[in-house]
Amino acid sequence: MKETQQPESWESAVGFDPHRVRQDFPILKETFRRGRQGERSVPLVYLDNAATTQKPRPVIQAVVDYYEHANANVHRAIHTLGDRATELYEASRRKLARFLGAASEREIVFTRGTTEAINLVAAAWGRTFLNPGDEILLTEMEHHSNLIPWQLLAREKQLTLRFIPFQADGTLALEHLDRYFTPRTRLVAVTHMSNVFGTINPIKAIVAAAHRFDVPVLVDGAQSAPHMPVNVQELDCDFFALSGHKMCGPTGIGVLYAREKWLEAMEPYHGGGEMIRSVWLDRATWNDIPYKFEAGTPNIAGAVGLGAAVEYLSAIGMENIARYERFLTRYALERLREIPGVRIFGEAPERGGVLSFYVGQIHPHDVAQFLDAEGIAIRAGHHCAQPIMRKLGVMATARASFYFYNTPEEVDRLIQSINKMKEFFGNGF
Ligand code: C6P
Repeated sequence: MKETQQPESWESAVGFDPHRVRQDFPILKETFRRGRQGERSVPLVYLDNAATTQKPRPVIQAVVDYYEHANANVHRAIHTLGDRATELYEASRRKLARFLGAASEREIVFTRGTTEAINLVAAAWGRTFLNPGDEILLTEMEHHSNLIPWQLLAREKQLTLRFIPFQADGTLALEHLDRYFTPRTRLVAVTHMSNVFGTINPIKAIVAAAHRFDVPVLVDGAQSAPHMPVNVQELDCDFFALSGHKMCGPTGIGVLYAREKWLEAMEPYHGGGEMIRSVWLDRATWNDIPYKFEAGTPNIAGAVGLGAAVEYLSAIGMENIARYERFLTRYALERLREIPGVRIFGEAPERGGVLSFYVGQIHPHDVAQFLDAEGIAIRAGHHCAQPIMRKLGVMATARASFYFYNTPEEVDRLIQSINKMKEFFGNGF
């Protein structure tokens, strides 16, 4: 077995210590009993961060504090707790606006996550602006969350969906980008970072091309916002969706960033309390943005937790996080490539810490189960991206995905366990 081959100088190149940062995450201390009698204790190695990330103490504490000292409904209660809850909720909106570089907090709509944010745009923007025969330009590497809402809308409105293909290395075929646009193209919706290949797509170039044709762009930021600096004004995108739980925040909370002009012009999404100004039995008028898109009692504690999460990430520094994850990913790729029979899906030069792979002929579910016996959590499956699997000609892949609290030693544990698996499966490998 190889000695640890840690990448040179990563410690000096990143402005934080991942080993120290780990202390903030109580769950990372978990150990599991293994063996017939539970005689073996294995520490958790959490490498399923693209699915969801773990939560640091400041985020957990912010949620506890909210429930212990401020719980009330927002924007309606005329009492002190109502004021506290509203102030915390709106403070989180301001934090998210700052985190994303939005021009105003009016452009930040709280949603349940990326999925709801995209559905909101499909329903509200699509309902307002699309007509039969219009086209939406997607890519072949979208998560189902950035595909199915458009399929539903296409069926309802007789739209055409077009797709930018991905190539063998997991990058989009973006040469001569202009050829994908027709006079009927009305929207581009594209993932910033692929949850299968790890590819980071050149959003600025895609936005620049789309805007030349006067076409707005929605960016699925579920996998990018947690791992790199994002500035929506620099990207110049029209919509940007993210999920709190993939960036140290609670589940059930996310954000849709949308340019003010679109939010003003769009019809509402859900109807109910809070999104209205005046209501009669047969009609109503709408509240200001962003409240027009936040019907019903929102996930207040979730928003507070997400506000704490982006403060936590910003204190470490998104640039530092991105730099460290590049080191870790490069190291993991080098070590994985050393194992004969391992096939890696996605070789993009610009990539994040998502590694999809096959180990010989071993089914990805068996890979994940074997690694789980070693305390290592990875994901196996189609990753909610069945069209990608279909084009690759596989049913599923194994996928390890990193965050800033993972370490080179954990990569070594992954590699050692894959080697052990290889011995276990013998000829099957
Ligand atoms: N991908 C994964 O294991 P939600 O479920 O709404 O928080 O995020 C949906 C989503 C949208 N876009 C991309 C690129 C994503 O990766 C995800 C979530 C997880 O890959 C769960 S399937």
